[in-house]
Amino acid sequence: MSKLKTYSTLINQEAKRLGFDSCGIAKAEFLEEEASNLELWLKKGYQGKMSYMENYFDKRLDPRLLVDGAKSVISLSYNYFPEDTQSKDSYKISKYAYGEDYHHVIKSKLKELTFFIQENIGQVNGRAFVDSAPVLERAWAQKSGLGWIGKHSLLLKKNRGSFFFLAELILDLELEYDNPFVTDHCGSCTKCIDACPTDAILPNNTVNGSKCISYFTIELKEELPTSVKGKFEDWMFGCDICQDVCPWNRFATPHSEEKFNPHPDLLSMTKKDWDEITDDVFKQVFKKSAVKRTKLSGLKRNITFLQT
Ligand code: B12
Ligand code: SF4
Ligand code: SF4
Repeated sequence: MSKLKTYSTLINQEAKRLGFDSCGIAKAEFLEEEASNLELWLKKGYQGKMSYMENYFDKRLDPRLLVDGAKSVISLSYNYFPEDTQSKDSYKISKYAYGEDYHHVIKSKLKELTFFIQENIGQVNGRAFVDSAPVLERAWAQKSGLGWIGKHSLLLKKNRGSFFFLAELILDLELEYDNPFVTDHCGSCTKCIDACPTDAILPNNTVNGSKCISYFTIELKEELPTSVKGKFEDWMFGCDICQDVCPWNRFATPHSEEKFNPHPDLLSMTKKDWDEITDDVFKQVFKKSAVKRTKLSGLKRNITFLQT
């Protein structure tokens, strides 16, 4: 086995040991094909008020501008599909936000993986990313062979569906690279496009972020526009509709990350409980959760919008 292949195999094995369900590696280079798509996406205003998407345009397209001398992008996925879901008579929270904030849970795993590389392969310079950085994570995951980008624009895997997070290590270490995932297994299916209540899913595997329920309920800090009133189908934090209807998610299996388990009260809370939620209950149920991002005031804004 070549030295580079041995390194890649070691990293892959350690990633699996840490709980990532897949790991793929791509050469760090300029994302040429994605550049015009991203430019168009921004020009059309699909970022809405997420102005952070307009920042670091060049860095977003070239990992070598994020890490000096970057040679490899290691893409990883981490399952969050829950065993149990909320009670039927409840406003809904995206499954990804049931437990502890994934940014923290996954960041510490990425640190461990970096430490492993330093110990077993050699001194490397690199950075770890999960979600909140100028990295086109789905494009890298596809290039690293993890899966294909579905019509709902999320990364899909045949044996697992799409209920997983993506994360990356960008390193100045040369490794053996995986082949990109080239097949598209959406075929003629349009279930996600048909089910999206706000028509946010456009042709060409693109989502108009400014029309997505996830954007309205989490990202938008101001009053919710009346144009989307009555369209949220009881989603009060994020939205899973396009994933719930996707046939590939029949293959999703429950995660085994204890930190992603919800507070016991979260699954049994009814609409009435949410209507009456106090600051204490909010702090208890969402102690370490990503839901804290909207604060209680944001959650209450969303609940009121669903009620009236
Ligand atoms: C901004 C953002 C959002 C925005 C905008 C969504 C969007 N689709 O861009 C909002 C708030 C709406 C959102 C919602 C959600 N998000 Co989000 N989000 C992001 C974030 C931070 C950036 C995404 C981005 O760069 N968008 C910009 C556009 C331009 O990127 P793009 O869609 O990849 O663009 C490509 C297509 O437009 C395509 N394209 C354009 N034209 C054409 C033409 C052709 C012919 C082709 C083939 C392609 C093509 O090329 C572009 C460049 O690659 C990423 C994390 C990250 N750093 O990557 C998470 C991320 C994508 N989100 C994630 C999740 C989980 C969600 C939600 C499911 C959360 C929820 N339950 O509420 C929803 C799903 C909504 C959906 N269907 O997309 C996960 C997805 C995991 C996965 N399996 O893929 C990510 C990767 C976070 C993570 N680290 O896990 N999100
Ligand atoms: S998350 Fe909901 S609103 Fe956003 S694209 Fe998917 S179905 Fe549409
Ligand atoms: S619902 Fe159908 S079109 Fe949409 S991502 Fe899943 S397989 Fe693809």
